[in-house]
Amino acid sequence: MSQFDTFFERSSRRAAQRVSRRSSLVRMGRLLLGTVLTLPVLPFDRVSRTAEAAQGKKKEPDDTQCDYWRYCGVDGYLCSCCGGSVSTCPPGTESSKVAWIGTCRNPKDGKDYLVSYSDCCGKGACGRCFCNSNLGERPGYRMGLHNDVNWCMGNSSSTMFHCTTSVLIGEAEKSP
Ligand code: ABN
Repeated sequence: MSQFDTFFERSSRRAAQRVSRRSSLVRMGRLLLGTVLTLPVLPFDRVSRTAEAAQGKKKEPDDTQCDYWRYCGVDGYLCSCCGGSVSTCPPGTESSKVAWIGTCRNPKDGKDYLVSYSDCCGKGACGRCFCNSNLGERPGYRMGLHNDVNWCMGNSSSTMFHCTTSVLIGEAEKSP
C-alpha cells in the first residue's frame, strides 16, 4: 500500500474514534447548506466583465468597410475591394479628372479632413463593396454638392466607371 493510502487510512481511523457518525453528518450538512445559501449572494462583478468583453471585441472598421471614417461622403464601389487601395486606382484604370470633395471627421484625433472622391475609369463596374454614405451631399439641382455623378465624364473612357478612391487632401479649415 502506498504512503498516501496509509496516511488516509490512519487519519480516517483516528477521526472515526473521535467523532461520532451522527455529528460528522451534521457537520457535512451544515457545510453543504452554508455553501448553497451563501454562493448566490456573493457580489460577482458580472457587469464590468461583460462591458470589457464587448469593448475588446469591437473592432475598428478597416478601409474595406463603408463605415471607415474616410468614406463619410462616398458613393461608389470601394477601390480597396477592387484591386486598388483607399487612395489608388486598380491596375488598368485611371483616376477621373474631376472629383467630389467631402469633409470627414477622423475619430482618432477628432479633426475634420477634406477628402477627394475620385472615380477610377477605364474598366466596367467593379461590383464589390458598394458604399453610399453621402455625408454633406445635396440633391441633384445643387450642382457641386451632389455626388451621385460619374466623375469619369471628363476622361476619354467617360462611361467606364470602375470604383471610387478617397484621397486625403488635408485638414479642413474651421469655419469662423
Ligand atoms: N461617383 C460614382 C458614380 C459613378 C457612376 C454613377 C453614379 C456614381
